[in-house]
Amino acid sequence: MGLRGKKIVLAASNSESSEYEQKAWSQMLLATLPARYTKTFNVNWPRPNEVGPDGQAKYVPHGLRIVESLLLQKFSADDIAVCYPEQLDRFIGDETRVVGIHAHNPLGITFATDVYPYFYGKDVEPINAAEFRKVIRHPALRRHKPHLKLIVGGPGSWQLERKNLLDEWEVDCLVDGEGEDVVLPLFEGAVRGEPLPRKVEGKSPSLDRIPPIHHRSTYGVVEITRGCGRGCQFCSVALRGGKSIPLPQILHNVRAQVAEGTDTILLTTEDLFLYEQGPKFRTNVPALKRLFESVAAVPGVKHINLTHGTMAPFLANPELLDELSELVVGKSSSQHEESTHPDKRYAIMFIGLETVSPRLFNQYMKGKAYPFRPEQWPDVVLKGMELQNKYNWFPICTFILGLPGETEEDTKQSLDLLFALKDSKWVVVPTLFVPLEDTRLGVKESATIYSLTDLQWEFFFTCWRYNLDFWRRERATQWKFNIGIPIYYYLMGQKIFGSKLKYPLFRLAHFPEWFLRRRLYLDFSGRMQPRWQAPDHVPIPEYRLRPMIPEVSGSTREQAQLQVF
Ligand code: B12
Ligand code: SF4
Repeated sequence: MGLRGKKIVLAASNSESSEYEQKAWSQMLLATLPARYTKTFNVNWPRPNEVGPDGQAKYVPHGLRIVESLLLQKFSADDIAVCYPEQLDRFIGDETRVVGIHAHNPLGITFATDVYPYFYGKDVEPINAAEFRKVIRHPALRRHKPHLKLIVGGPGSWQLERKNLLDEWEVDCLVDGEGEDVVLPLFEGAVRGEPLPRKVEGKSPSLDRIPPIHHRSTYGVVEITRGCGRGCQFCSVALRGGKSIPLPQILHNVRAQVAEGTDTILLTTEDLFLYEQGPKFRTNVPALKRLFESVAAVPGVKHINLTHGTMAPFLANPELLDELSELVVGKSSSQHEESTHPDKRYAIMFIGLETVSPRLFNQYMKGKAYPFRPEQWPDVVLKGMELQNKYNWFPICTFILGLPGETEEDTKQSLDLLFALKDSKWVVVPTLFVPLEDTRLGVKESATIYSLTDLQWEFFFTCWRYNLDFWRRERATQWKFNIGIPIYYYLMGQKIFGSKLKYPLFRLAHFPEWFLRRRLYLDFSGRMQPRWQAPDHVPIPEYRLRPMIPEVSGSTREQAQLQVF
């Protein structure tokens, strides 16, 4: 390509494009581990992403593939290159007029990622942030900047504005939100050399505006729904009504990816159970079954993995696990010795539990429990976990610490539930509240790791103690970890976070319970009984079973669903 370059160049960072360890949850590590200490932690990073014979990327985040498809509606494939930073030299040249960069979590300042790097000091940056800088400050981009426009978009693009980096990084236009209705006019304007607005808000497009993709996405992401509509106040997609991608388009996207070398598909959604949903979030089990059967039947598909889901549908639809588990568990690429499946497979899905305090739940996220009532949330969680584990679904659950107004009593309630879930088969990830742009809690203060209370620290490390006990495979080296923790505390942790960290951290190191018992809220010695137990049955309130909203479709249905709350 050399000096001329391509008219339009689309790029994503290596860490956000990587199919690291072939496990989607592993890529999250790249957003949380500090770039400086990757060698210390033996994280096999960086790994080269695969490049095609023409130098273009083999896989990039799905959102960038959608942008590419939108551009292909007006531009020829010859005008566009999609690449990783190493190939920018090859594609950015004198004829390049616009570079579009995807940002999933470019500075690592969103949920979960905002916490972990701080354990290594105040000035560390996660791998993701270091890798994003390599794209956006690439010498080829800076050299050719006078004759090209730089557009940044993606779910984490807001972070650049939050950190005031738009000028320093010479970003001409920031796209916040969905791209379907804004990408083409912006790129066309940029190609014509017209000035661009500094920021554009992308609104929810109509279903027919979401284009099928042409090439492979990282982890074989295939979107099956967009939006949610359950209305949680901290969530950036809360008010976007749920819509389902038509099955023929889903299958086209699966085939496009398999044709380019993947055998694993990640069915992507805010909530699996919103796929082809009925009124009032009613789960459409037959449609889900059809979806899994059809994707599994595409030649070349070996594994199907899942992204997000919610707890309530497992209880509201008793037939769901019976109907779906054979395919969902059988096609999963994950295996664990505790699974009762013949191949030791388990299905994995991200589920946001966020809090157990009925007060906070009612205030910020009551839609999550629907059709159950907020007061039933602890029962929904306990019973939902029991049912899932029985069928070899081992969810990854998140909690949010430091929601605005959280009191000691609220944290105790979450700790009580955590205790009741002690022997579950799951991953539990504590995160800190981050006020995301465009959410109803967007104006509130972030929770910071430095202001965690004793109880919140206990919650934090109890989660990781559970994870360690359930997921650690090399038990023989556990003692090294147990010794390393107090050393870390006295050399570094105490100085960074103070003494509140001490006993919760020592529980992570398996210190004896006779030592910890009187210093912590939970007692693991066997003397304390859980305050909650999974009930036999969680009844759906009568009035919620009555049809309230007529069967509608499209945006009318979206509005109708929001009225449920
Ligand atoms: C699949 C997925 C993953 C996968 C794959 C990620 C990947 N790199 O491909 C995995 C599981 C690995 C993952 C990891 C993480 N993820 Co993620 N992920 C998703 C998920 C479920 C789908 C993403 C997707 O493909 N959506 C469909 C596409 C079409 O949407 P889109 O990417 O937003 O793209 C649209 C626009 O943003 C825009 N656009 C996108 N790119 C570009 C580029 C340009 C130039 C322009 C103009 C426009 C544009 O146009 C597109 C079409 O409308 C979303 C939730 C969701 N449903 O979107 C969360 C989500 C994006 N992830 C999120 C987070 C927090 C993470 C993690 C940081 C998790 C963590 N806490 O550790 C890590 C970071 C990993 C990393 N190394 O970067 C958050 C982002 C929150 C925020 N707003 O900052 C989301 C929104 C989930 C949530 N609700 O919290 N993730
Ligand atoms: S259920 Fe999940 S995706 Fe839906 S609004 Fe709540 S947090 Fe967001």
